[in-house]
Amino acid sequence: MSKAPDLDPAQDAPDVRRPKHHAVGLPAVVNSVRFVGSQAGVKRGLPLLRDVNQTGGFDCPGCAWPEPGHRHPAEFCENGAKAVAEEGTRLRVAPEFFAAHSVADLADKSGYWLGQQGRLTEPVYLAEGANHYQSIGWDEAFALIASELAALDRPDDAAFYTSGRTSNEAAFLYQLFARKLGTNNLPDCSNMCHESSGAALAETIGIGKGSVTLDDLHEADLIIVAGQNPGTNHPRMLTALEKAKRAGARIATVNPLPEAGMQRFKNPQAARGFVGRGTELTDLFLQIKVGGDLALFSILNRMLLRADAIDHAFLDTHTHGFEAFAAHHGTGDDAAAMAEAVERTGLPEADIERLLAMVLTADKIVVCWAMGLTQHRHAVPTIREVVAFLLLRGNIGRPGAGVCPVRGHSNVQGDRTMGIWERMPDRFLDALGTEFDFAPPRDHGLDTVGTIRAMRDGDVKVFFAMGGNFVSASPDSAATEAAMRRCRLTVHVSTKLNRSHVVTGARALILPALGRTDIDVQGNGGSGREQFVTVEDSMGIVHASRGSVPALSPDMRSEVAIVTGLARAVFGPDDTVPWEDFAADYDRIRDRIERVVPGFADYNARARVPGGFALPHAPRDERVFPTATGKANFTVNPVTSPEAGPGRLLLQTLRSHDQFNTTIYGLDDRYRGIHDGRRVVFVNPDDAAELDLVDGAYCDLVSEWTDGDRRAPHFKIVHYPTARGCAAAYFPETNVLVPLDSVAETSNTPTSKSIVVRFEPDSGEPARAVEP
Ligand SMILES: Nc1nc2c(c(=O)[nH]1)N[C@H]1C(S)=C(S)[C@@H](COP(=O)(O)OP(=O)(O)OC[C@H]3O[C@@H](n4cnc5c(=O)[nH]c(N)nc54)[C@H](O)[C@@H]3O)O[C@H]1N2
Ligand SMILES: Nc1nc2c(c(=O)[nH]1)N[C@H]1C(S)=C(S)[C@@H](COP(=O)(O)OP(=O)(O)OC[C@H]3O[C@@H](n4cnc5c(=O)[nH]c(N)nc54)[C@H](O)[C@@H]3O)O[C@H]1N2
Ligand SMILES: [Mo]
Repeated sequence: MSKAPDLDPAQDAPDVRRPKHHAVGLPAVVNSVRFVGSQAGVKRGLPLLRDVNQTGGFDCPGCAWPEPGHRHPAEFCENGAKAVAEEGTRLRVAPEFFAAHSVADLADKSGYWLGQQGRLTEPVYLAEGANHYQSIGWDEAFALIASELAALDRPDDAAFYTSGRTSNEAAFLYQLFARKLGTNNLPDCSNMCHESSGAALAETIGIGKGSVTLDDLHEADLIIVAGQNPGTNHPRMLTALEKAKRAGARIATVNPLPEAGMQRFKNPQAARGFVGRGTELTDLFLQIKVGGDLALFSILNRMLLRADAIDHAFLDTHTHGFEAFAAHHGTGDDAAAMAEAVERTGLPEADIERLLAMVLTADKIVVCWAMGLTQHRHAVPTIREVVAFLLLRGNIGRPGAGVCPVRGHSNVQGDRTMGIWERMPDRFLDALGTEFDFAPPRDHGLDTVGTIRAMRDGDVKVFFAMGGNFVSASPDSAATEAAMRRCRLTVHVSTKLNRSHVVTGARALILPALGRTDIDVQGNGGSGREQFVTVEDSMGIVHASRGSVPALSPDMRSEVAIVTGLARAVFGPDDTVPWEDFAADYDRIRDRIERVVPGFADYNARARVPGGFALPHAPRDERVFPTATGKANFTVNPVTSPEAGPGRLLLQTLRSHDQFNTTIYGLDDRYRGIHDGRRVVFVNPDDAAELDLVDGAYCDLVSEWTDGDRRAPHFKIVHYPTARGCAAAYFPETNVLVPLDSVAETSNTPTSKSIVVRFEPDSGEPARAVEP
């Protein structure tokens, strides 16, 4: 085994133990408290844990899972506690830090190390040709951005990225700012995340959001969880699944990996969770091949049609396109087509029959999914077929049934509602233009992949990010980093240091923002009133979020204050939008949102109601489908799935238990038995035997694409019970392997869950060598 030099522990030497078969319970509680205490200390840690997800407190920055009406005094999970601790830390990146570390030096550090340095506390600037960031005043920073924007040939030479932590208020002002400037270039993390869900749902049911509430989950007879790992990424969902289970629901899990959280759950909020065996969640585990879900749902639909086990009344009244759909699926007698579809799932036929039997005996069905379905070339057809599956038996728009795309970032859904999208519909742009008396641009803007291409081609010259970690989260790390370096100016509004701050344009700015946990005081030069913001969860509930610890530095600003300060610098003193008023009192922003975005009537009053309010959702509430046809649409989705070819495996890139996207909390993935390292690749022992991949040996992963190979060096091989033909490894380390042009049809989402890879002996190349 060769080992690359100067690697920090994030990059090497994982220790492999036996994977777990249950999730949560006492170890998770201990971990939560320990983690918060070590990062934030007692003084900051206690209010943080007391207030997270409480009605008077702040929304957990961890994920978008909704809070139940009746909240538990500890309404958070282990990973929420990590998210809170990560943001609530006492550590700060002091001004001396940047004097001590050159940008080149920082570019050699892992993302884990960068994040551990503490909160960003003052604006810093990297001048052209300079090696170090240095302090800069806010006004000077805004003036600098304004002059770079003014120097562009066209507004479309700038792009404004958003990560899904941004509040509704900040997001609304941010998109207003970009559109007043004259561009719809508003790429966001959703482009890499649930864009496929939005595209499929908008086309089929008329709204790109999920149609279920927590009560629906609790009432369902059958819950299918496909392509999702809630034990790690939405741990509070397990509580809802447990509740459904106790009320008699059955749960089918569709996943190439046997994820611990879906096996047995020991609820940390209930005494029975501390001791005893916990609740067996999954009744039927379908160990599907990566990318096999379209085939699976296609088979189910075919069988339902053949058995005539469908809701004719619902189909007649509420749907469109059924004849073409039924004709496509034929009589279900085509044995060859059926055999091919079964082959694509990688499942034993008996498992599919078991699932069908569960479907036939369930009156109310919910399908939940996340990245395992959205990040494939055929993600949109897959989700359309899931919708068809639910439509066939009238499982949309009634209690206990519906679609449940489980969102990632805590306000990613709200950001979309507020207009963070490169292709907002005309009715939104009309209302925005009327409210603020300007003509918003109408041409669609660039999404994430489009922005990378445009930066690469020299078309986008100013890149501005409201949160996130663009270079690490995006596909094709080497291409993305090279693209970023071509910009004239890159600006990041951030809470923590990350790789996007050290792979920069000719000039760069880091602007330190308050996060969800920080108390936000505005007006009167900072001594005015405490503000709250609002967020929308995965189920369309909008509610208030108030910070609970004092900001670490008076030089940190709220995202709202940053957008409004910048807007004033860019648009000048005569601009008619009252930017300063908005910053001084967020109620005034909400008044404007109310007039532009449907569903926000009486926003300020309803945001103050404990628990918030639900946005209207016509398919769920009234079985009204605001699609082009006015009905729920069936679609025709020919069965397909990715194929690796001989000697190759399909690599899915996923999250460990100790990370939030590109933020690495720690080096363990406890449930999968990985400790003290992240560079592991999970392979099925039978595939390993065929490919001569020795357990514990090191290898390089090489992805194959039409434009050539991409290499990620030095991964430890772990024999693991994943589906045959598939492999798994963590992102962002593997983003270097995802080709920029390998994207989903329609949604343009990078295919992070199906990369064709071959294995080569460890080359000993340093892992960080992604530099062009
Ligand atoms: N603690 C923590 N919480 C998070 C995040 C985090 O990083 N850490 N990230 C947040 C964000 S932004 C998001 S989008 C969500 C992500 O939540 P998830 O989608 O649960 O995240 P992933 O780790 O990408 O897991 C994908 C799951 O899909 C399975 N899978 C992969 N390919 C396929 C396939 O082809 N078919 C099927 N059926 N399954 C497949 C994988 O084995 C894995 O279990 O979580 C959010 N919450
Ligand atoms: N290979 C592969 N790639 C993926 C995925 C995958 O499954 N596989 N998943 C994709 C998905 S689902 C997503 S959502 C994207 C995520 O992409 P991003 O949202 O861009 O990435 P994050 O890692 O969540 O961003 C973390 C950074 O956000 C900043 N931050 C945190 N909180 C705040 C805040 O409150 N305000 C501000 N201004 N900044 C803040 C911090 O500086 C932190 O370093 O990654 C995608 N990339
Ligand atoms: Mo996401």
